[in-house]
Amino acid sequence: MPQSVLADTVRCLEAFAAEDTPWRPLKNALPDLRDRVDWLDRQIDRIPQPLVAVLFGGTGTGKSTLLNAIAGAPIALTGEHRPTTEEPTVYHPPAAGEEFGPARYVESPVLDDLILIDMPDTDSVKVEHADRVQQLLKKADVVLFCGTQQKYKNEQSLILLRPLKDERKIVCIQTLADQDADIRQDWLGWLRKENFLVDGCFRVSAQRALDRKTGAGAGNEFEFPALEEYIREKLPPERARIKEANIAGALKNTLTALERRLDGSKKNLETAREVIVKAEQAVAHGSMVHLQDRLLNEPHVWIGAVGNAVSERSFGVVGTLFRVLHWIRMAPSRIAGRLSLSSLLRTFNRPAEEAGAGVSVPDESEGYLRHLAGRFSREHAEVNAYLARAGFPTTPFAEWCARYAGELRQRLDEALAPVQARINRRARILTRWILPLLDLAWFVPFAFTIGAPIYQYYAHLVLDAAVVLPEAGFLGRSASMLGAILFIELALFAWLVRASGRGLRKRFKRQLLKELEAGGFGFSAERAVVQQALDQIGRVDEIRSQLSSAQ
Ligand SMILES: Nc1nc2c(ncn2[C@@H]2O[C@H](COP(=O)(O)OP(=O)(O)OP(=O)(O)O)[C@@H](O)[C@H]2O)c(=O)[nH]1
Ligand SMILES: [Mg+2]
Repeated sequence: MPQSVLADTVRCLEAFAAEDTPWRPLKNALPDLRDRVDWLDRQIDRIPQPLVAVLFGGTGTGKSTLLNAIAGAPIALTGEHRPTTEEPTVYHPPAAGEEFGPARYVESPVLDDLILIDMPDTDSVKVEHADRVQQLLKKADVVLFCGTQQKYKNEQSLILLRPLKDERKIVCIQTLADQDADIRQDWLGWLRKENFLVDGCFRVSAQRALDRKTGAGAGNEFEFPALEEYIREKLPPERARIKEANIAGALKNTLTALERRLDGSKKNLETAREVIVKAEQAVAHGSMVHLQDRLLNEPHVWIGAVGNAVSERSFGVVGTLFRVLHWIRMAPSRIAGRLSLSSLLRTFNRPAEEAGAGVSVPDESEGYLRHLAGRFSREHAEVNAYLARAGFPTTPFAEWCARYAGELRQRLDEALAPVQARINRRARILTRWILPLLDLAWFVPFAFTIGAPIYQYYAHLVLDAAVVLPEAGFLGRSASMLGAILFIELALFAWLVRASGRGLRKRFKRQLLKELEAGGFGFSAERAVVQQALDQIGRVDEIRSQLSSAQ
């Protein structure tokens, strides 16, 4: 797999691991994931460095003898007593910068681009040996798994190797070939059953090879020459390919482990999301019913609001009469307190000076809205139960009530804003167009009443025409007709204001319903964290499919 794809995938995982989450299954997985991502990062940086091959196996499987045979000198301690190797021997090319902790470091005159480490055993009474092996395996690229006829299906070795499946190249070496029968087929079959991919298998007599090299004797070395050639000549040029394959395997294992940890919770997350959607609907519906009782079933609130906006802009005779009428109509409400327009509005909204005229948004709402939130304790408890089951921290009811109040206030404001604008627009239309028309409508008969006698008088002066004096009672009748006209106009105007108020009430109701039913009301934070967790599962899937498609 190309190095760039590996680096990209590690970067994606790094960004994923850096995010904080309240979701417990992921939160618990993050420390391990971060360690793993750091390790993967280092592995990518290590690609240009020499390959690290480790001699791995149970005690007495001839690991140290094999290292000596390759080195051609007794650089590692071998012996009859079990276990023999207490500290690793690192056989390395000159100036290889790797650090493997406390170990015997021996510079090789012949090894190029390869570090060979003789490790302690995996299965002796000294359990610290297995710990040391585990540490060294983290830095290994190739595992040279040594086994003898007596010790090849070694469970303790497998315990150390299992987590590294597909993350290390594994080569099997049957040692002590001069003594033992060939067990390779059985050994490889067993490893295959354990789902290990083995890249090669050699049967060698390291002792005889060492004897030859040190001049102590000669004999059948079995496949030692082929193994030596493989280690010295074939592995080093494959360095980058081996390391990349290991990193790809490690990435796959990391993603599989993460998916396994998260997938188990997916069902709970989906159920929690459904419960939240239902609770949101219930809360929106309940809030709407209540608000309808309080705010929307009071048409005079809206009529009064339009009336306020209109009377502020009123002019002319009808306008002034309306203003006086409106002031008188509103006076008892202002004095009476709770049932008054302003006090009712104050229940819901913020200070009047902030909102201006019309349906102002006065203060002291938090207490009332929190009180309203108290009705939804059942929904809150249900959502909390499902959130807890899905692995989220839960919100105390008091805290939720405060959040609900804030959200409801915001929705009310959002629903009010367009209605408020409409109130002002209506008031402008009523005062700019209707009022002048109404004033014109009373002015024409008024002008006629006043104009007729004046006309008669001038006609008499200029044309010498006979003066036709108005009949007795003309002015009285005219005045009462004018009064009637003004009364009808005022009534008509007041009716228009009322109709506007009622219409706007309906509009606000529709707007508020839209706001509340838009979703995410009441449990938006809960909905967001559940969605975030589901998205995170989706992102792990995405990273995995990117990796698979690059293979
Ligand atoms: N006949 C024969 N004996 C061998 C061969 N390789 C190793 N031995 C012997 O097997 C014994 C154990 O060898 P070591 O190399 O110490 O084994 P090890 O795996 O390093 O053991 P620990 O260090 O305890 O993990 C020694 O007595 C070696 O002489 C071989 O190829 N043929
Ligand atoms: Mg040893």
